[in-house]
Amino acid sequence: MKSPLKPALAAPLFVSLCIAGLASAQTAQTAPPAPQYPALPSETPAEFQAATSGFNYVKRTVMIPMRDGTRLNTVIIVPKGARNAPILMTRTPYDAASLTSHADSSDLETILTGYDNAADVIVEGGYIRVVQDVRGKYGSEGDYVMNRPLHGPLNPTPVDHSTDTWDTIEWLTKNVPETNGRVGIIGISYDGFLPLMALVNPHPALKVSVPMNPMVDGWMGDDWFHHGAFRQINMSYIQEQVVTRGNTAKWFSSNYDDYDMYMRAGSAGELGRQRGLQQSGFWRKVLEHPSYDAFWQQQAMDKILAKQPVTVPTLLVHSLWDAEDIYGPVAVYKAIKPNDKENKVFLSIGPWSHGGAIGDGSSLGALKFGGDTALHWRQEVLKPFLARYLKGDESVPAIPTVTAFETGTNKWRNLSAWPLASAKPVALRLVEGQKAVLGGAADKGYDEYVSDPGKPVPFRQRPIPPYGYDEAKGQSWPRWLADDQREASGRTDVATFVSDVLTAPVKIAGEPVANLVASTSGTDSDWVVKLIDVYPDQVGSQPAMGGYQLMVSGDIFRGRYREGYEVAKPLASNKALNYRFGLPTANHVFLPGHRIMVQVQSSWFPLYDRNPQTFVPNIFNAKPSDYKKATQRVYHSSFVELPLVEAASAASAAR
Ligand code: PG9
Repeated sequence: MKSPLKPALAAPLFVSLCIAGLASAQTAQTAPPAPQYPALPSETPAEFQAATSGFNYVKRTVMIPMRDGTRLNTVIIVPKGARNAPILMTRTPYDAASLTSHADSSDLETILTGYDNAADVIVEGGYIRVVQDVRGKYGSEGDYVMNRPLHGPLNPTPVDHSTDTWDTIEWLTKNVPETNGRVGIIGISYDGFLPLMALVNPHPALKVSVPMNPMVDGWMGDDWFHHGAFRQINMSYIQEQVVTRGNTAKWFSSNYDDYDMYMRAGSAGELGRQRGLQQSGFWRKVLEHPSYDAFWQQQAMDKILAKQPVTVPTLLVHSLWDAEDIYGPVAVYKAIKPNDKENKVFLSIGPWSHGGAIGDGSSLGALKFGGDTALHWRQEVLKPFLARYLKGDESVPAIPTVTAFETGTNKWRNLSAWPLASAKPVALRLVEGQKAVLGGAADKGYDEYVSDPGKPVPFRQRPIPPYGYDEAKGQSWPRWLADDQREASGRTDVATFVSDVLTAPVKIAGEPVANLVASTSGTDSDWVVKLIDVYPDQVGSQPAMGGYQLMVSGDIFRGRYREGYEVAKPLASNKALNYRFGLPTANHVFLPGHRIMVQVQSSWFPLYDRNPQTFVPNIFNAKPSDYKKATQRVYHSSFVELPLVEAASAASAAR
């Protein structure tokens, strides 16, 4: 029987028929021999050998075995001719192969430039570049767990990022002949969390750690929640990062405007159900742990590192407008600096978005900084820091303990401590007449607004694109914190307080603290407090900045945690209650001609999920009927504690 299929396909079919027992003995004896055709050789070689002799680097990809036998995909890039060179490593859940091939080029800086960390400094410094997929992702073997906790109650296995880093460094120092035996680790965001993990039981060859905008406490102030309010805009990440090894299951947008998509879904829990997100093991953990319980507390890297000795020189990098991990760097600095007996812990604060230190730091949205602040930092801070400890070049001067960019004046400040000892808490009071008064007196009045979950306050101007960094697709997510806030100040569901025009500079350096006295007619509520620099009505040099309302610090607090973050409790309705919570670090001068504004609102959507404003045990399971309008009152005993640096101190603090 001549199969209509091509000969190459006929044999399997014939065999399967026999196996199935369908072919009769008769057919088997009379089947003609398979036809023989002339060969047409493949044009693809068994293995292609790239002609890399003209490259200025050698790239090797190896599978490094961990102590449990799991092998991690590791790209090693050695500058041509390197000898006795330090290694600068990044461990990542974001695809080592793609991070080291931004372009198919014979030039090392060209393949690294793009998202990689400070490619210019890495190449100028002649570092051996190592980028490794973490366990469970992309080219590496093993199981993936989001921010894999240290061995302990949350991780009974003998392996974690601390051990994987140790084993990797051990292998590198023994198998990369071009190295000088000194290894540094650098990274941004999740890749910045891993340099923190490396500091737990560090390998002796680890000589520096550079956690840039690191994930530190996902519940308190980084990627997953802020003071208990859920950052639902990251649901796309919780799907894509977890459900496949190679991030191939893409989250889809059902609306051009993300505001509509999240509104239609009702609650984050419902959206998760609609999207099948329960298949993500991490999502199931988020649903199970809406409060700050042991699951989150035991993963907080500032708490973990506070119990570790400081042995490895560490340069923490903070971005003042970091839309993702604005809590992490300063929290770690505050936690470990007290243990730093040999001044090995350093902090840089820049006027950047998340990861902005590796890009062009000349501007951020409408803000201009008078020069490329990121290039300045890479050349004047990162470069000498790495050289001093990775090359053991003691002739390189030590960097200042704190290098902080002062926004408003656009000046770098070299400081010996953070926050400034000269910064003293002064109350910016929210009083009658929608006034914000520095050091003023409270009054017995209040401002009132209606918070309607059916019309939550957008966190930025609509239409709101999905989370993403692709400006070509209009994804300007990274710089939203520096958006103009005047739309919000014109809303009736935003209480706005503003100072008189300043006649002298007002400098703040540290973390403002919101001290709200507020009531709600509901039994739960979110409170958003934003500290804003209002530009003069007209700015000749940059007209579009006339009246600009620049948020210099702001955050959200979920009222149910007023008495403690571990247990959610209903709020007493229509009762003035105190809410005290920290706002992100600022290093800012409100210039003469400017005004200081505070905005208070009860939603920041769809970045954060809506508070139903009626108490339910778990907001992820809130029903549509739970969402109710509430009348909010902000009493004039409220204030924002500003870390004020008096003019005289400001001048002396900077050297
Ligand atoms: N911190 C970034 C992030 C983590 C989780 C969700 C969304 C963003 C990052 O690692 O890129």
